[in-house]
Amino acid sequence: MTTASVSSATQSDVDNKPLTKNPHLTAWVEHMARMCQPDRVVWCDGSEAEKARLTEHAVSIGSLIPLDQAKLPGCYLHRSGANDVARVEHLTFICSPTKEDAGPTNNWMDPTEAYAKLRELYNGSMKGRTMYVVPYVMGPVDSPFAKIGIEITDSVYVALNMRIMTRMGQCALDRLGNSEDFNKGLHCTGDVNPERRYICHFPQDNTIWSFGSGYGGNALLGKKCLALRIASCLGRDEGWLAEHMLILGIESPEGEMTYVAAAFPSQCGKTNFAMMIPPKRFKGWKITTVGDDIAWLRVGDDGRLYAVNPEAGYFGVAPGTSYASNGTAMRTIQTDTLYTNVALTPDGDVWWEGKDGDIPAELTDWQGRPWHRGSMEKAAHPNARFTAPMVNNPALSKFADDPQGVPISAIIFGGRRADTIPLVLQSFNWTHGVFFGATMGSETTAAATGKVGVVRRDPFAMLPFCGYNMADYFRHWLSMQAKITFPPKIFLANWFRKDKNGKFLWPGFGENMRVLKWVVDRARLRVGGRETPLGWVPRPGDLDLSGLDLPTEKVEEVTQLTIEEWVRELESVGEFFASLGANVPRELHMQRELLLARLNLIRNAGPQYRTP
Ligand code: GTP
Ligand code: SPV
Ligand code: MN
Repeated sequence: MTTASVSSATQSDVDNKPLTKNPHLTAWVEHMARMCQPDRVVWCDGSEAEKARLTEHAVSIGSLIPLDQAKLPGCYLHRSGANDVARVEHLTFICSPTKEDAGPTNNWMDPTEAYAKLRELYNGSMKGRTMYVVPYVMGPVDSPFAKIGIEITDSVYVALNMRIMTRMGQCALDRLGNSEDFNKGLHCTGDVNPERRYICHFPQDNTIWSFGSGYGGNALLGKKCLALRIASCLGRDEGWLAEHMLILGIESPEGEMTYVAAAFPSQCGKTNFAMMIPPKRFKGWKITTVGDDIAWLRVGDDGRLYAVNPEAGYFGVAPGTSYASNGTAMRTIQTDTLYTNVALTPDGDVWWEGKDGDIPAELTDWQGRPWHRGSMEKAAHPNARFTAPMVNNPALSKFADDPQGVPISAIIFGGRRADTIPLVLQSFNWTHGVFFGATMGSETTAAATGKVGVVRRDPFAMLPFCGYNMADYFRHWLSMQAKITFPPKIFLANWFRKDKNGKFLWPGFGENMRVLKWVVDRARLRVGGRETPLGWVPRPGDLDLSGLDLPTEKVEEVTQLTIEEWVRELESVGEFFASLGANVPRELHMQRELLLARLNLIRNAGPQYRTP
């Protein structure tokens, strides 16, 4: 608010005038400021000078710790607090007009009640603090599909993260003009008390109210809150799809480009797949990244499905990231990167479990405590993250900023499954592919609070991110077929199948190129496969495994379809559908019954037909 006091502001953090005359925007900001009562209001313009100012301020209040600037220029460490390290699904609410709109997979709160409850928390909550007004664009600024959001936040860390993750500042205000079509996001860190933490979405008002967390998807409102939960509702209404998907380009040695989108749940390999470096055997093949977490998909005038990455940066999982597993990510995070909840070395470098090289003897752990090699505790939090601008990515697609996006030839659904799901399986058609997406299962990970390693249904990797009734979302996916003249081919994949000793059967990472190659060749109708009752699988020889040191038995085990496992799987899918209520599209029930009936035919045919 222009009238706010500047008396206690440091030089690096002073209030300024609104950077827009948009009456809807200025009125809303004033309204929110009256409620939250910050000492000052800072409108962010996205400039370099502002970045320097905010960074200096963040360092002065201890929110950012400078790293070795010679080794990691522009890089800082942030510690988010021990009880605030992941998304909180049980505290995330879809506050649509009716409970039915939110559906059985979402927490619902009556919008009137939610506004009232949170208003009490916001009242005076920014006293002594700065209110940052962060205008941003999701999607390339001049894309017809871009959406504008304004995030009000009391966290300088959030403002600096939003600057990396989105097109932030004046460009958003210029694009908005005097329109009232913007997402109203209000974020207050509060006292970071999980008892007073709410992440509330009001799709009917294009509004997000987030209180009590400063971490990732709870606080960077452009990401999961706007680009998935709210956007999924916009997609339903406007005829497009907002998905938890990476987007990659794969270029053959001859220069042929194919684009693939893939939905894997949180911490299940999207960033790694989107930045994959193909093994030696695939000399001349190149993977380029369009996006690593979110895709907005629309049907183009030519009847193909086009994908845009709404983000401008990566909020990626640090543990496990190394030059060996993801060299592209390592090269991306050497400059201008914010690290959250990683460990600190005595000489100002960062460390996490799975990083290359020797384990350091002494570290400061993610909570700021001394850590010694051999300690039973993790030095970095399992959900420690890096925030890095996509322009740092040496494998960034030249179409990452293309306003129209890239045409998608194949969609892959994948989860973290120790059994049942084979390395790769192709659906027979769109409806069967939607069934794949709708019935995905995956083990839970550290990306959300709660138990890790429990298999749950995570349809389309969107269980925590679908902003409306899941059954209606399935129906929306089915209905897209009518609009897509050239639908992408749909596949199921699983990099995480384990042997009897609990070891991964498949080497994964760069070697996933072998699966991707089959996917692309199938999408282009130029490689064989075998029809099974459950879908198409590669025949022996169809997957290029040359140069891969993997015993034939392991290849067989990882690609195997087992009747008993699949009967169990389809029964569990039946229970899942039942839990979603009467609204589940009939087409999906029929898919399940057909698959089960085919399996039973084989089962009854005799023991010689063990493999479907
Ligand atoms: P979010 O950012 O949470 O949405 O995660 P993500 O889907 O981008 O997952 P990411 O690529 O960051 O990978 C998460 C974890 O899975 C890391 O610990 C990786 O090392 C591991 N991982 C990724 N790909 C593979 C793979 O092919 N095989 C195995 N075994 N692990 C993998
Ligand atoms: C995820 O959990 O899927 C993420 C990280 O990508 S967060 O931004 O915290 O949602
Ligand atoms: Mn994600």
